[in-house]
Amino acid sequence: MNTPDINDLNKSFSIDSNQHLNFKMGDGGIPLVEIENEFATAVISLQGAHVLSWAPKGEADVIWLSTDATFAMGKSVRGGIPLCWPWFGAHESNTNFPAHGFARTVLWTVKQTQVLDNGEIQILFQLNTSTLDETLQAMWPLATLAVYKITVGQTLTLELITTNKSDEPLTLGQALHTYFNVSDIEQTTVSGLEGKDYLDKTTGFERKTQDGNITIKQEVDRIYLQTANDVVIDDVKRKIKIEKKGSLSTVVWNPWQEVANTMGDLGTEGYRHMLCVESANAADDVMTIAPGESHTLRVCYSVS
Ligand code: TA6
Repeated sequence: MNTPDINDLNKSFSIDSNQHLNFKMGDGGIPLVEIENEFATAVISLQGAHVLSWAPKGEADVIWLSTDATFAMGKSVRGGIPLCWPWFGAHESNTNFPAHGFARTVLWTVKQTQVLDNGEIQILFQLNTSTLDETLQAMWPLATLAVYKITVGQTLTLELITTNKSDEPLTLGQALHTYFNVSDIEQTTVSGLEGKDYLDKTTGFERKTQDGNITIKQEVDRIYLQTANDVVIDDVKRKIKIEKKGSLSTVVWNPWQEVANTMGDLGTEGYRHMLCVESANAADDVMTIAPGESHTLRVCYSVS
């Protein structure tokens, strides 16, 4: 898809009343949406419909973005809320295909913006796989439509609706790979996953059981299975609540220092201030969507 013109985007979709939603050109020639209302500010990149920032008024950003993040067409951004779709992690049969799918590295189409009755601002993005280039369609031949609704207010609500437009069942893996901003990783705990089974990527996807709250003192890379319940991140200074629907897995990831150093875009001390808690359908929890059917993954983040 060609990069849309900023003036055209503003003409069709900007909001300028008490609430604001405007488009501007960002680094790497990638358009950004900036949103501000009485509740919060947010920034979203059109590549990947990627939320880069969400800060409720008076709060530090809830979303972590690496100081070393690079912005370039076709390259995923380190931080924010990458959309892993239509598969999570490595592709199941072809390791040459990009990890976490292609949704995060293509431009999404803006379909609608609106101020809701309660003053929240909603923006709706769409990705239709039938309009992607040949290389991507070869990776994902089944016509699939993704609609992504982002609602910015005191809470951040994200809804990813996948519809199977093909005449065969499709297998969907996905995650909202959210990088949360934490004040100190060593003091951060995650609750809600006690007693749940997980696959530990650091030990070859061994199956283990979570004992108590999660604390992070080394590399953590886990897929918690059958975890449809809410999760809370407590970093001592505040609590971030993750409420979700349509997500059976929860991924918890922090690369810790050694792995972070090999990544090149996580910043020197970045790992100390980020924690990914991802609302996902991954590994044993991938979904099958029948022809014509849809699946909705919905999360709502709030801070206290
Ligand atoms: O969700 C956790 C994970 O799959 C980790 O294994 C780690 O590699 C991370 O995502 C980041 O992946 P990326 O492709 O963005 O470098």
